[in-house]
Amino acid sequence: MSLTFYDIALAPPVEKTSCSPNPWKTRYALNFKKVPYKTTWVPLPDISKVRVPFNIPASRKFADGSPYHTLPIVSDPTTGRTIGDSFEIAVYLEEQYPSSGAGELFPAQDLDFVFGRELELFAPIAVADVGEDGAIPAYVRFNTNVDSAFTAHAQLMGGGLPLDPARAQETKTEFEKRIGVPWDAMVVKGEARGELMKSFEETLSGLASLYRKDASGPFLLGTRATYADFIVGGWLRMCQGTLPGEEWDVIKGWYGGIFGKLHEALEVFAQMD
Ligand SMILES: N[C@@H](CCC(=O)N[C@@H](CS)C(=O)NCC(=O)O)C(=O)O
Repeated sequence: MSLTFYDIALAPPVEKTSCSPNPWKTRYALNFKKVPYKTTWVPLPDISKVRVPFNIPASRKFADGSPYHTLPIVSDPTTGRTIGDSFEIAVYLEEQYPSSGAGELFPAQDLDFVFGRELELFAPIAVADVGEDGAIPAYVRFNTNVDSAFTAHAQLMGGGLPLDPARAQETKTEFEKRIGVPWDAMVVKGEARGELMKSFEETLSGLASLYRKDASGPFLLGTRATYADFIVGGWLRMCQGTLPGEEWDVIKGWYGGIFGKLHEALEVFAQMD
């Protein structure tokens, strides 16, 4: 029996515009494990309506403590489990399907990338609670630091989110309510945009150093992909799907093309059902 994977539907055709980082981490992990699944596309404004009936805890909270309903979700009819956090989904797949597909998602490796700044967000980044066993805590820290590094520059991306024209206004209104700023004012332009791109590049230098450790590339462990590459790859999908083409090209070229090569190599785990 197939698992069901819930991803966010943006502008049609949804398969072409899908660029939400956390669902992409899950797609990469599902394809890596070669676990059969079907995708259910949920329009961005309908996430709460779809998620609440599952009765699973919200993976994030707004700054005032109220639940922030997010995707991905994965339901596995074989075990009856429904999981609503990308990291917890990856841990579940590893436990449930240890010998499937391309192997281990969480082999021990050096994942020492530190973002090193507190972010003030309308909804803080969630830290997955998956225990302290083996190599996994290092991946949890890596996930939090990579999420923070990219989120700190998400203002570059937000304005380019490919919204479904039929639902765009309600989505913009919701984000304006959350962030307290008119949609158009959230879009960074001109010199400030250049500065933010510069900060983005500098912020990713520690990540690039980790990628340089094994020069055989394109993954952190050379030719072997792991969940850490899917974490970075999920955010690269967000960059590709939201940034103007020239900026995406620039990012792909940073640090000798590390991010471009990684994105390209992840294509083998990017198929859709
Ligand atoms: N900790 C969660 C975070 C999930 C998350 O933030 N998902 C975003 C998409 S990447 C979302 O569903 N956003 C919906 C919204 O902002 O309304 C996970 O890793 O699954």
